[in-house]
Amino acid sequence: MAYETIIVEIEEGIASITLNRSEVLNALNDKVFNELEEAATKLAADNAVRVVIITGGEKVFAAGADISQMASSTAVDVATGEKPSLRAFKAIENMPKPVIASISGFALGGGCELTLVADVRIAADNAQFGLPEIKLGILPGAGGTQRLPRLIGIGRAKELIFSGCFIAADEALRIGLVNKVVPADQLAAETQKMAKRFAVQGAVALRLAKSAVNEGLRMDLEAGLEYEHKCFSLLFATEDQKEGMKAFMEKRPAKFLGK
Ligand code: CO8
Repeated sequence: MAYETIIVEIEEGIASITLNRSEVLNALNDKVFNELEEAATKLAADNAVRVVIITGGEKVFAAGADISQMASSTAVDVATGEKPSLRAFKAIENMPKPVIASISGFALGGGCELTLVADVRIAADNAQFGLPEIKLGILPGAGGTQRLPRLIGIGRAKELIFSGCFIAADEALRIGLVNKVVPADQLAAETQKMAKRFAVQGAVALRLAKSAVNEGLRMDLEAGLEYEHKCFSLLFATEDQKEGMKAFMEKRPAKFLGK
């Protein structure tokens, strides 16, 4: 897959999407969003891909949406124009397989919001997170006001949104914004380790587990529990369920086929 602003690589069932605009700290313009949407759609449909990693590389994750592109927008442009950022984020969030954001350096504004559409976040100890949109006279408009409070709680999210302040990786870990912090030189290896732990599991079980969590969050508890039970029941129709339980009884590791 050849793109201009991202690099997509697939190795042993693990795909990585690397943002590739280092000259502007991986600022996200419409081209990036369109390419992210296209890549996410292709990787979602590729059954050989078990896990997807999104990263900005070693120095920076992304310093936000491209301010030079937004500066001259009018309200009408923003309200009625195409919404490549929202389409890209939806495509990533809805991928029926685990998505890991692997974050080094700045993850700001739309960059921080991009990490929120991943399922889990692993950060280098040099990572910095923030939603500085308020300092530009706007608000986090790519899901930050919705996904962040759901992840870290309303009070902490509002503090970040209202102040525009950056927080370091250890604070991001403390408040639950990231799952794990590792030394910067071990980020790629630790991300691969996590990806492999997901990749060996049954693809259908992963898909339905992700769906149960994500869809459940849009429902009240009773409806969510009902939905969870439907997903759970469905898995008893898979070969992987038979294999998983047989392997347990035979005291050997399961070999899942994804069906
Ligand atoms: N957009 C465009 N260019 C950027 C951006 C950005 N977000 N961030 C950095 N750059 C560029 C700089 O302009 C600079 O370019 P040049 O070399 O040509 O001058 C280059 O990247 C390097 O940046 P700095 O020289 O500023 O590097 P520093 O190390 O001094 O500072 C910072 C790093 C602190 C990250 C600083 O660059 C900064 O504050 N960047 C902007 C951060 C920001 O405000 N992000 C939020 C953007 S708004 C947003 O994300 C809205 C999302 C919602 C979209 C919803 C659409 C529907």
